[in-house]
Amino acid sequence: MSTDTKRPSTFEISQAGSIVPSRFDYHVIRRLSDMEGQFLEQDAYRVLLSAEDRLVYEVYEMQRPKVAGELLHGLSIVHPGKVGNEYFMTKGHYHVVLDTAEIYYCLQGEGHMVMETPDGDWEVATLRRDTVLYVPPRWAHRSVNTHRSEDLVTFFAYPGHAGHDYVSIEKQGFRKRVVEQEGNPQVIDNPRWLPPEAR
Ligand code: PAN
Ligand code: ZN
Repeated sequence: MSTDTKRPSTFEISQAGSIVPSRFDYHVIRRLSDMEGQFLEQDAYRVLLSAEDRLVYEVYEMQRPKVAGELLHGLSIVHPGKVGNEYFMTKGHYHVVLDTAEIYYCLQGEGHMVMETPDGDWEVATLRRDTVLYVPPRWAHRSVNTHRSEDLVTFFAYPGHAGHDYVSIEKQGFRKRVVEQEGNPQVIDNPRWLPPEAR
């Protein structure tokens, strides 16, 4: 049955066990092998990948026209895990249309949203169940799961015409990284990050 995108729509989010929406149009799966070059400790990445191509995160999204005025929305689920000391995370991106915001609502788990602007400003927000995070226009964003065993589950909504720019982040990562130190999450400087004028 195809969705009539001109009609209002609903879906339910079951909180029992692993969270899966009752209805979705797209299911994106990102495994370790899709994250080549994203983690700091490349040797640890290769060792982990050779053992098993683990699931890092998944996105369930509703189909909406990709135009201004629409809201693309769905669930993002980052699974627990680490590559060396660095927690599992999403690739992260800028919106192609920089002046588009996004809203996240954390349904389950614990984590951080690492954010930065093209001008070098940065911020890291803590996410836990019932946290609402507003990502303003111009801020790149990456979710990081800092929990030992639980999924980090967020609901998101962003403008239909926003688009995703992964390339700027892929080259050097974000200005900050989230790693485990003495059993706790720590935000550290990314040694691979270069200021805009040095790129
Ligand atoms: C989210 C993200 C989702 C997956 O829907 O797309 O969390 O992260 P990556 O897109 O960085 O792989 C969003 O921010 N959309 O704009
Ligand atoms: Zn986004």
